[in-house]
Amino acid sequence: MNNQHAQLIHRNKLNPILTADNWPYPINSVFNAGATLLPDGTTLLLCRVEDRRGLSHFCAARSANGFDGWVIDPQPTLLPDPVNHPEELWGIEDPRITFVKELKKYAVVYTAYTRDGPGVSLALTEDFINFERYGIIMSPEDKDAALLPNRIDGKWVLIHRPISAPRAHMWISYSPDLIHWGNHKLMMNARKGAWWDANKIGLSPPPIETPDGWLVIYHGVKQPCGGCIYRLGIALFDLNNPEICLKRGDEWIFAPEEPYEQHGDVGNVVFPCGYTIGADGDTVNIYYGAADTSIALATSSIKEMLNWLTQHSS
Ligand code: BMA
Repeated sequence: MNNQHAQLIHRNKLNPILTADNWPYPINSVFNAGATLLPDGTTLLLCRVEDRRGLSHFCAARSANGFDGWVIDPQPTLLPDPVNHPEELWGIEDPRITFVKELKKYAVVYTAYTRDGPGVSLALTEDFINFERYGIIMSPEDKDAALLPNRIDGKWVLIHRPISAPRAHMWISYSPDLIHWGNHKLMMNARKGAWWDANKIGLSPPPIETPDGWLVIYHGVKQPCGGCIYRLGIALFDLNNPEICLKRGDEWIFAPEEPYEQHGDVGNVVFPCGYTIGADGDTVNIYYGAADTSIALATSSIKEMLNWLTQHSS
C-alpha cells in the first residue's frame, strides 16, 4: 500500500460514541467533552451540549467501560449563569477537567462566551453535581485552557490560548490562589507559512504527565480557502518547567478522515478536550468532538507517542 504513515491513534469501532440522538432532552449537538476517571473507575464525560438556540452548556455522561452504556444526566449538569456571571452570556464551552489532589477537587476550566468573545473560566467540583465558580480567569479573547494537576514552585499553572489576531499561540500563566494570574509567558508558537499548524494552535486535552515530561496534544488550524482543517500534533515539555519545550513533532498525528469528522455543523474538525488513562498506565483514551456534532473515541499509547516524538521532532 502506498502512502503509509505511522498510525499512533486508533478510532473506536463504535464511533461516534455519543450523538444528539442519545440525549434525554432536545439538543442540536454534543461534542468537545472533558473527561476523567471517577474513583470507582467510571468514565465521566462532561459534554459540551449545544442547544437549539446555538448556546452551549455542559451535561455529564457516565460509562463503566468508557465506550458504551452511557448514562446521561436527565437535564443539564451545568448551565451558563449570566445573571451572576455576565461573562457566560452566550454559553459555556469546551470543558477541560484536571483532578487536583491538593484540593481533592476537580478543576473544570472552560470557555465562557462573553459579549466580547471567548474568555477562560474556572469552576471546582467534587461530584459534578455542585460547582464552585471562580468566574473568569483570563479575559477575552482567550480559550483552549487547562490547569496542571499540581503547583510548580508553589504556583498553580494554567495553559491557555490568547488571540493576537491573526495569529494565536499557546501561553502559560501562574497563580498563587487560582484567582490572580500573572507571569504570562509564551509557551509554544504557531508555525508560519504552509505548515499544518501555521498561525493558530491551541491546547487540546490537559497535558499528560509522563516520566519524560508533560506530553501535550495540541490542535493546529490550517486555513486554506476551502475552510479550516483542525488536526492534532504532540509536543513534550519539561516536568519542572513546562515553559521549556523538549520536543515538538513535525507531522500531525491525527486528522479528520472519517465521514463523521469531515461532515457536520463544522466539517473537518477533530477536537479532543479530555482523556483517561487505562489500568496499564499507558493506554490513553482520547475523547474528541467530531465536526462540532458528535463525540468520538480514539486510543493511543503514551510510550508510542513518546517514541514517535523522538523520531519526528524538529
Ligand atoms: C474552536 C473552538 C471549538 C470548536 C472549533 C471548531 O475555535 O471554538 O469549540 O470545536 O473551533 O469549530
